[in-house]
Amino acid sequence: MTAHGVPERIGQIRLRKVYDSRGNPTVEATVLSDVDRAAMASCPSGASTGSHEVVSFPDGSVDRGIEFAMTRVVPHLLGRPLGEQKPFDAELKERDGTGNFASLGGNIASALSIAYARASAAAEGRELFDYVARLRGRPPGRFPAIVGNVMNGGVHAVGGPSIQEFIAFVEAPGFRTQVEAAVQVHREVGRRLRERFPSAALGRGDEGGWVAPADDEQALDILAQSCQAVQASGRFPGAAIRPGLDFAASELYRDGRYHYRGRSLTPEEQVAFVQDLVERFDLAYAEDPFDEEGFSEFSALTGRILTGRKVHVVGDDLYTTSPGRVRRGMDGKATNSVLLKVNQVGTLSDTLETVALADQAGWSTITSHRSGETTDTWLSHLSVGFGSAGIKCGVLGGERIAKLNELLRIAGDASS
Ligand code: 2PG
Ligand code: MG
Repeated sequence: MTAHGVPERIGQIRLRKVYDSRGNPTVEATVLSDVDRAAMASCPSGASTGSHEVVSFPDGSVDRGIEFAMTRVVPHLLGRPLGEQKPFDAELKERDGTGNFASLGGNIASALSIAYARASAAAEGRELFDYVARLRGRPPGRFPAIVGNVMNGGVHAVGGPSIQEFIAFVEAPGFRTQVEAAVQVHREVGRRLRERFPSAALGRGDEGGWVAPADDEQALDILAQSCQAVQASGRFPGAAIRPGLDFAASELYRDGRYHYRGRSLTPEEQVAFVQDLVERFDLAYAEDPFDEEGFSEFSALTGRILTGRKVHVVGDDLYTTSPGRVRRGMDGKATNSVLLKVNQVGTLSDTLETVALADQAGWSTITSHRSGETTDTWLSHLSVGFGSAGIKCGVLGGERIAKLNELLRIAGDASS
């Protein structure tokens, strides 16, 4: 509101080409209100993208997307009141006109949608997490667990395991304890890798996790032992630290088989393999263990492992945050959890529709970064506003730890 009780309006919109953590061009949007309050948001981008995601940039060109936005979209946004998220997002879709943001670019739509949300929250004197929680219609949830990637493989690393992400799933009373425990698992994994591969050059992958010449089971073994060791150290009272995986299995699936280094599995064998890993390593988290069209394999796995076991079976490429695909998953009880990435659908409102479906089904949500990130921290606010069970944002690397530091701030954690 302005001082006169009139809603603030959009005065100006700027779009700038900036670069993500991989050095790829992306976009930063600035929404200036008519009282000159500025709100910005930049958009990350993925490498293991699902084929049902909206188009990131028209013909892959950030410049073309910005030009389309400035000439065909922004003129219709100027003067709109702040605080009306749904109509704003609907206008983005209408002006794009393609149904999958092929003209505007889903990354530009996402940056605009979130910058508008930030401007609206600021105009109402609220934090972004609180604004998002109101859109969801529930008070901000408890703080999310850290779904922290500590070893990288697949398309996020060169020379690592076939599985894309080896994850520490960390729950503890107090967000600071979670951060410290997640960092400790990252360190412990590094220590064990140096011990196990003394003459190998260890590096870090796209999401800040270690990269080592380990095969999948060796890597999982080291992860599980590291989680146990940190848990058993007694340094993090009340913490539950368990291993998890993002298989990103669409990247492994070709010609009807899942291809790992040195062997390949049929879809039935893959179900048995994943079930075995979940049970043997007590996984807390299993994301995309099957191809993005493998709804029936997802249902088979979920049916088999969920009895009496606390594990998030998560759809990422499977759902691409899209309400239609999540509905299909719900019909077949394909998973019990949905990954949320705003730029897979292009707007905050569409993401909130998916959150509402998950809420209805009693499924958890996990709010997620992309492998190419910026140092922006809106993700942290969304994870709280969405009431997500976890925030998947990596652990180390400036663009990853920025999200965790923002959550400490949101938590109002004042300890030294
Ligand atoms: C994933 C993500 C993030 P990308 O598969 O879950 O970890 O990777 O952004 O490359 O799709
Ligand atoms: Mg994934």
